[in-house]
Amino acid sequence: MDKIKFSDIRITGGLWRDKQDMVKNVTIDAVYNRFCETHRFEALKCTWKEGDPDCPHIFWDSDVAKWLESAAYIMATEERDEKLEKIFDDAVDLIVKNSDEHGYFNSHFLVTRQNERFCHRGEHELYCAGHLIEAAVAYYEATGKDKFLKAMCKYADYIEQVFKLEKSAEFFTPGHPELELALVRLYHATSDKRYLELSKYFIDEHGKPENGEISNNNYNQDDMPLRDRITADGHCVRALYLFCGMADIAYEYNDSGLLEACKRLFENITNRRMYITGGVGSTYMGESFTVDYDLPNRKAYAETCAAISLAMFAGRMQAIEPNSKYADIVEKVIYNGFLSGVSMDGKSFFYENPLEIDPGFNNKERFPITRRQEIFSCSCCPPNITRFIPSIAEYMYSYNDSVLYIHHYMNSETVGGSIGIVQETNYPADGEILIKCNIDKEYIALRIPGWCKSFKLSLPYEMKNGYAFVRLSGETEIRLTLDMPIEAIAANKRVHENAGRIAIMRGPVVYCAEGVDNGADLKNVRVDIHGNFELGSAEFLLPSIKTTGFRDADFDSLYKFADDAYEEFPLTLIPYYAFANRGTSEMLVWLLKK
Ligand code: FUB
Ligand code: ZN
Repeated sequence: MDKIKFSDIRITGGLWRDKQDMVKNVTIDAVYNRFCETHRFEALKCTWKEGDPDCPHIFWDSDVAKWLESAAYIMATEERDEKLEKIFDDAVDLIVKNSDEHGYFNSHFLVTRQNERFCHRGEHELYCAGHLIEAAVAYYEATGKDKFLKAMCKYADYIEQVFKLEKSAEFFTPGHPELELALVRLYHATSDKRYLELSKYFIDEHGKPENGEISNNNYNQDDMPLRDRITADGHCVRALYLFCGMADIAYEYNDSGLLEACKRLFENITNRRMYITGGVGSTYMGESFTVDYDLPNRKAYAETCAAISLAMFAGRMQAIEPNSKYADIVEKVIYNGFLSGVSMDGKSFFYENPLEIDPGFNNKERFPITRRQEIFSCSCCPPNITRFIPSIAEYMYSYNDSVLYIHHYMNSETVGGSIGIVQETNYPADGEILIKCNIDKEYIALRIPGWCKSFKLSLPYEMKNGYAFVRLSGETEIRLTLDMPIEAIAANKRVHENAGRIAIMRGPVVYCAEGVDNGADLKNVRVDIHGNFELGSAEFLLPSIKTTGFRDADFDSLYKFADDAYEEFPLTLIPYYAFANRGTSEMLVWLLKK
């Protein structure tokens, strides 16, 4: 299936227009300034000396590359921007100037450890290479400028020589996967099949015995061949970038074994190991998946990059096999565990996205931070956010000869390409969607989200795999109304953390309670799922929710005889993505059920 490119779609209103404006007007500069202050861009000059306090971190190049990719996407969706282009071109000049005769570039290894190139699997050289390649492809597609692309082709040729042809590196596959999916993009940009084959080579090499032995370490997905994987284990971001590469290769080579593995992994993640917010990663130890149903709320690791990479994986699956369960996960991530990663003002970020914050709880264990920060020493998430939001429309549509699939609803219009389609909607503020199209397809297939119990369509339809298929004839207008009541959601009883608790959702959006609205001791607050729920003001773009909360009456002693005495109070819930925008505060997603 093909996709309508995000650069051919203009988001014209609603939540994503707001977020795209935020990235374009605020976040891209905010991240750039923090990266300059911390010398990440300067590192490209390769002029520092070993032992300098500003010695580039092993994956700073990936931070810069993701920022560059973001700038390219902003230019692809909006318009060329002299300032962004100058920063981009200057960075490319430095990268090209300082690449060695083979095309190798890494601002850390080139200066400090010339003799240790491709010796340390865990030190991110191939991960940085992958991000540089993605940035080069993005810039070429946005501007037609090919200097960076050519440089990255040379670098990829060198990687092919060292890893595939000579096998002269000290390791066989990327310790931090990412290159696999980047090479597929390079193949699409250049039509040079060697890059696709190199990606497949790395996918096939994963989990093979090294020096006669299979590793028992699942951190980098090394403990078995990828085709045999059943559960998602190890470092979440590594795993999910790799699963994206697997899905790409499964699609390009029509490889059913690999696709089956992708499907198994998707099921394992989304039915056993994912937070209701679409966050993944239950522990900061190894930033990893743990075991089925282990979803601690306060200690959730749920890195923003892990959410992004889950959306990327689900987005690939949604385009390979249109079943609404894939797009449902993209949607769950983008409105919740991804969006919580950036503050409402676009200037600060969460690395970890917990589902519970109790700042007053004094103990010595490690918990996620309670306030977003402008930069981290490990700052992979901010530039991942700035590249994801401008390109989000890439997830909206896919098509084959006879069907155009609408996976996501955003107020938008196509502005180029061969398919003309307009969506008029405030989704997800409400579920009213008007679609206007005049396309040369037999059907248009509209996703009916898994959260939606009832809907209306203005034309006859047939349901298949969660999509409503409407037959087209010429210019067509379709009105879709997705009923979007406020719902209480329970977790599987095996998620012991959530026993007796419910989460409130409206449409795809998860809600939370914050101390700043509701006072302290949120873990004590009960909600009557049959009570009255109303929509409130939209301080954070989407409406808040009002209901009655019940909490235990306070008493001085540590214990007392139990009773049913509750105090009632007006409970306010806000979209989860908006928590921690009003100072440090308690926050809770899973509330006690009365
Ligand atoms: O290792 C590079 C990046 O830093 C990973 O993708 C994130 O999970 C964080 O560990
Ligand atoms: Zn990250």
